[in-house]
Amino acid sequence: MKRVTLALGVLVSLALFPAAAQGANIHYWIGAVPTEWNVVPSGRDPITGNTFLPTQTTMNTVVYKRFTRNFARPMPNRYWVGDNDGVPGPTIRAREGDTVLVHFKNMDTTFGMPHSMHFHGFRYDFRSDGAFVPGVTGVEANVPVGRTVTYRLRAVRGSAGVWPYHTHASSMHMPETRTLYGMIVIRGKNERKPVRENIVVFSEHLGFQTINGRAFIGNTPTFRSRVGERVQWNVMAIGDSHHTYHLHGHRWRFANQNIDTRNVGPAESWKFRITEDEPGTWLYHCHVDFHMDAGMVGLYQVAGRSARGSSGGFESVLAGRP
Ligand SMILES: [Cu+2]
Repeated sequence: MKRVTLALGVLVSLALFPAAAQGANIHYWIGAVPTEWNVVPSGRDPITGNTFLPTQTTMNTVVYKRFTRNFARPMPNRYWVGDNDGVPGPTIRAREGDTVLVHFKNMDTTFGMPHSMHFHGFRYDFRSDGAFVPGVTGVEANVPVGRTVTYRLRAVRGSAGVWPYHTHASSMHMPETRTLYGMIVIRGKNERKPVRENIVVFSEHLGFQTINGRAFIGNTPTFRSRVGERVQWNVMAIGDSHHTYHLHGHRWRFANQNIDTRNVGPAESWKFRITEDEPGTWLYHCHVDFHMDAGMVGLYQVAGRSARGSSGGFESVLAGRP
């Protein structure tokens, strides 16, 4: 009887005070996987007409890939960005209050280098820092090939936003590991999901200026939305350069003014939301001229409002995600 009363009490308090309920434990299984990566799969810049040979645009490298439970098999690629393609690595998602457990396995049999994962934004114990400090840190900061470690991360109050993660092992400074990065998206406790989310990561590979590891229109992501939809852009930079993100035909609020360009430096990241009201095929690009010339440009297609309502015709890409 006592136990029943207790159980009822818990149920009643969960119903009355849902905010007091614990956040979820979310598991990610991520491997560092060697791969061949083509920065310009089309071999072409459609704006200038310049063409490239696969030998100029392809590299052997290591990327983060997401796997199903216990590394049973790789997760499929998705059409939205932050997919499981490799660059950037899988998007790690949480809500404030959640605990994220990232199980990381080094599968780099090609280069045989140690790798790790180091996370911005989260709260964690020093053992989950994933950054190699000689003579101090353990296996979690310099994970040898074949080993698996688990990082325990807490999305505490105040961690909402977008953040980078990347390798911080001793091999971090080798060119082969310059593709080991990805984005963390933490939603506020009461923050509503946008209908769509566009992930833009500026970097540089093989002398090209890249967005999500690719250069030039047709290779960089083509994002899509529809008039009336609430769209979130997550912008981040990794590497050696500062970039100026610019989106055509749109303005958003930042620091008490309307802007349509914003700077993003290495490991900086930010987001903004817009509600679509103007159909078109808009450019988004880095406004540093030689970066745009070297590939840092993409398309954003906004379709008109559909007869069935603002999100009709397109699947809500964020359905079912934290
Ligand atoms: Cu740039």
